[in-house]
Amino acid sequence: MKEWLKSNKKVTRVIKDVAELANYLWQRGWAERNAGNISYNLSGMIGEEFSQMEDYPIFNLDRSYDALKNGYFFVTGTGKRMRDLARSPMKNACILKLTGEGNKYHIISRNKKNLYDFRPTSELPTHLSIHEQLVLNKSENRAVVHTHPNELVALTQIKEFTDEARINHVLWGMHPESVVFVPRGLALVPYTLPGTENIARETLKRLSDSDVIMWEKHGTFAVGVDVLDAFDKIDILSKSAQIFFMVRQAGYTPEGLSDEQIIELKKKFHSEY
Ligand code: 2HA
Ligand code: ZN
Repeated sequence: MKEWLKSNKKVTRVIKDVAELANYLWQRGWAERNAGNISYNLSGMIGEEFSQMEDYPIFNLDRSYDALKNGYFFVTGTGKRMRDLARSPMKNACILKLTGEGNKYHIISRNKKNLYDFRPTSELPTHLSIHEQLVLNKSENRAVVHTHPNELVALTQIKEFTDEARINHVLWGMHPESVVFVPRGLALVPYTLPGTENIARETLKRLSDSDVIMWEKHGTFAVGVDVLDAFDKIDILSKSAQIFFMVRQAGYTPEGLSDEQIIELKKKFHSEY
């Protein structure tokens, strides 16, 4: 696997990016213990070398992902720490391959001896559902990032901000860049049990009309052309939430940008508005 990876520059680049991101998430305090998970669609970056997988153990998925049949994914492991992933990505993540039926997968990046002590992230249903939708939409986005950004999660602990229009108005109002780079805003998914098909379905419903999806009282999901692009969207909104709390902690009420100023920014930077 080591030799093969060395020869595949594209896959190596993805793994380097994931390790870099894992370090950022840990440094920001968004990745306590095993918090967060990352995936990247590697399909098209791997040739025929893994076409014979009969010898490898096979694992079941809860449902079939028709658009991802025979697809390859780099996926972080369940129970693994971002700070460990930053140092040793291949020990704390895996490359998996979906079967030709799309309802099972092989882990191709681990040898058979150490295969059974490793499983992909508990949020695999959400990650695969998002990748499937991205493929169906012919999107250029291949990366999916889930993390627990403190200030954004904190906002969803305040009843007033579980109103989607309200939370977006506040976030956009804290900094013009958030309007420029996150123009469709945050989609709020009401609290749902993590690691389930149910939360995957609720998340998927909001993929096409938002830039960042917030699981109430839990964390965020974002997609991007690479993992750092996905991270940037969360980071920008997080900055807005930090400014909001900073002003509040100083004893003031943040003024925010006006509706007119927000619309003006959208019109200048996004022709569809
Ligand atoms: O990977 O963040 O949502 C741990 C989690 C589950
Ligand atoms: Zn989580």
